[in-house]
Amino acid sequence: STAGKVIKCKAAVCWGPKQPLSIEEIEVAPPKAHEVRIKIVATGVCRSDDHVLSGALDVNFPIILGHEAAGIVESVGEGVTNLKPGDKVIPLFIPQCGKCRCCKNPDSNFCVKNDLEKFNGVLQDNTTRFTCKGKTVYNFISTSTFTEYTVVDDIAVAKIHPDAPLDKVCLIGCGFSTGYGSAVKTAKVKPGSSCVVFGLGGVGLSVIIGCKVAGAAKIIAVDVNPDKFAKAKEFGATECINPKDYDRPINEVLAEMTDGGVDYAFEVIGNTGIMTSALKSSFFCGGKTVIVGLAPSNATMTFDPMLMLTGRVLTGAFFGGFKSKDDVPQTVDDYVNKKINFDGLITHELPFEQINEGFELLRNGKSIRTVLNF
Ligand code: CND
Ligand code: ZN
Ligand code: ZN
Repeated sequence: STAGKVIKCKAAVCWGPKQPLSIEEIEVAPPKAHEVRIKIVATGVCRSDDHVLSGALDVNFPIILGHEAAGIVESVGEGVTNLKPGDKVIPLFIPQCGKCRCCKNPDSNFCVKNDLEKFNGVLQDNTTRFTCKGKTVYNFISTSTFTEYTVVDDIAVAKIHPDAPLDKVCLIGCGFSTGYGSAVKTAKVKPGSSCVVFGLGGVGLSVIIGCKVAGAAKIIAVDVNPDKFAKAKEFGATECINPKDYDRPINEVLAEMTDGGVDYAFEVIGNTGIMTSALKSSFFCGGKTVIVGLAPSNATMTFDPMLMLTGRVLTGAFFGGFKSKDDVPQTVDDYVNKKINFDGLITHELPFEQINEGFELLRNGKSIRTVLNF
């Protein structure tokens, strides 16, 4: 057994922005108290990882990215009682400590133990278990899944159904849950309502799945890449529009299509200008806008506050408002029991070593989700 020993394995190390990931041999130290070492089996490529590669998000380097994965427990540290080697798990990019003010609030899914606000890149004890070429390698948002083995805090991992296909349910670790939850939990889309979704990547298409399940009557899909429209319709979009086809603001077009504005608008790109467009496209009495996209570090959104005085609601969430440790196992059960399906989001599967190709497919708009298999 490898328990208690340092594991040497392959990882995609990010030495800095604007350069390819480098497949390196790294050392992964054993888990300390309340930590879990996981053998990653499958991981998806999400735009948030690419935001680090493009330089849009400020993190500490070198770092091991990846936050949408599924794997198997290799060993556990002292004090971990609810997990054992061999358990199937999904790492959680928002932990759920269960004890903090956010965790105790039934309406919040955030946790003060998160690493999403500052990207410190360390575990709860302020260190990491990764080294490469003698250097400390940082963690990414409590997970770091672009590696054969990772170590996470036990508050940042959920045990899942033993029959779950890991090369599919890895998407429950981010893309599917984030989009679907944004519609059903954060916005609480009502039957018969109208929705607009800006950005039709893996997350945006999952918002559409959620809007459809919630019974929305109108689901308008917006993207500058019309290649995304076929999938959007497959998942439930009733109309697809490309802002480039119009010479006036897209919110005006949407207002005409929806008797004055949509009931729910979702920004799933990470563009602060589009966030304002989403807000403007929501109905002036009670229309709700949900920010899902991750804007660049230090970006700001500006808008006329009069937009709010008429009763619009602006909100946002990480991970679709899902309480991670509670909702991930339930969502996996729903997948195993065929109550939900999102297989159509996976357009490409590649061996882990071809990770840079996975990012190229995302950047040139050819993929929805690429799943990397180890
Ligand atoms: P992906 O890049 O696959 O999709 C974005 C889509 O937006 C693409 O289809 C683009 O063509 C489209 N697009 C880009 N610019 C415009 C524009 N100006 N107008 C219209 N469409 C445009 O990304 P993804 O689906 O993986 O992720 C989407 C965002 O969600 C991204 O910012 C990511 O960082 C963020 C996110 C948030 C969370 C969360 O917890 N809130 C979790 N994961 C990812
Ligand atoms: Zn907490
Ligand atoms: Zn993500």
